[in-house]
Amino acid sequence: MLVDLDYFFAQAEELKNPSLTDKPVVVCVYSGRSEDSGAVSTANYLARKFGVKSGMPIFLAKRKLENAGAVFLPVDSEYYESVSGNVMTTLRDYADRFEQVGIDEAYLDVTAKTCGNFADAKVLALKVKNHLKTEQRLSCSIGIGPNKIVAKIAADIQKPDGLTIVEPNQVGKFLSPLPVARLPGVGAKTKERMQTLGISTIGDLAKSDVQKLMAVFGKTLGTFFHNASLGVDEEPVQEKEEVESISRIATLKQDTRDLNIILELMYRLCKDVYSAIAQDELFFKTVSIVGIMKDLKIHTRSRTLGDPMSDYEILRGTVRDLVERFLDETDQELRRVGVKVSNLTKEEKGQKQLTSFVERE
Ligand code: TTP
Ligand code: MG
Repeated sequence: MLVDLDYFFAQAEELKNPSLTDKPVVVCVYSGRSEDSGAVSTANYLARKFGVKSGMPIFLAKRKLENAGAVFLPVDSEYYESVSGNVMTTLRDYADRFEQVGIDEAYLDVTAKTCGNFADAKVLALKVKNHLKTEQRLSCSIGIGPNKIVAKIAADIQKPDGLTIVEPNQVGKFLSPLPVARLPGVGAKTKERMQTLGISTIGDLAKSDVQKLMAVFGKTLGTFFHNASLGVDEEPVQEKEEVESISRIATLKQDTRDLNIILELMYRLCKDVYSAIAQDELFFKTVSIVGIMKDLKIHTRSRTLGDPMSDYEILRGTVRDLVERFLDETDQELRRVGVKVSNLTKEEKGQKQLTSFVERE
């Protein structure tokens, strides 16, 4: 079962302020360069009726919604994380095994709970929907299938507040008329390449020779597309490991290579990264910076420290050092900058060793 919250960021905003519910709501990532520069993160279904979509420039969304009484809001990530956390806690209880895959999406393996019976799975899905609706006032769409890929495609087919069930013997009939872009991993470019091979539906893909697909897309992707088109997916529902890295990225007010201006923004990013790791009581061992240049080329520089650290000054100092060195190596102006910590652990390994050493003495 794949559960995906409907128009999540915008729905969360409606939850915060119910008077928004009958208005077009657009949640935006403002780049800060000028008043309306940036992109749409998501929009409620009322705004989508006007053609507003995720990723669209804000000025375009404003144009489409002129005189529609629309509300434009900046993303409030911390709040969405907390709403998401509550939802995930609720969902987890309905699953034998649980895997969160995004801020508003999770796979639930319910095979044992339903004895593999799809009618029971439907009852369970209705319970989940009702639970989220009554206790958290949130709507979601659910797809049920014999595996993850079919469940995912099923969940996307009917939105908002959808429930789509695809039993094993219906998989072929369900998938074959759908456009290939419905398959996870098929973006605009892949879709175009498939089009040139005469493949426009998943059914066309299923009929294509797997050797030919491998020749065009490489062995791994070719095999994946072949299996996916047949609704074959052996991936288990699996709890994800701890977060592997935490990063923040932002756009400079103007392209520059002025150390102070760059550091001012990077220190702000350091603060955000630091508060995230402090909240989760994490220690970092690797610090990286990313620079997106005027010509949009991306460069990263990293340093791995001797021991896991949780010290803000060390983060800040390492970032400063990496930026200074990087500016020495390039003569281009920077457009966007980012800070990342990785190699994250829950304990300060050095300290632990020291403690056990003292105890043995
Ligand atoms: P989605 O589940 O893809 O979208 P959604 O929940 O807004 O809408 P739907 O009803 O179709 O499920 O993404 C979840 C959240 O992730 C979304 O609310 C905002 C964020 N997001 C972006 O910031 N940018 C994007 O391009 C997309 C697709 C999502
Ligand atoms: Mg969603």
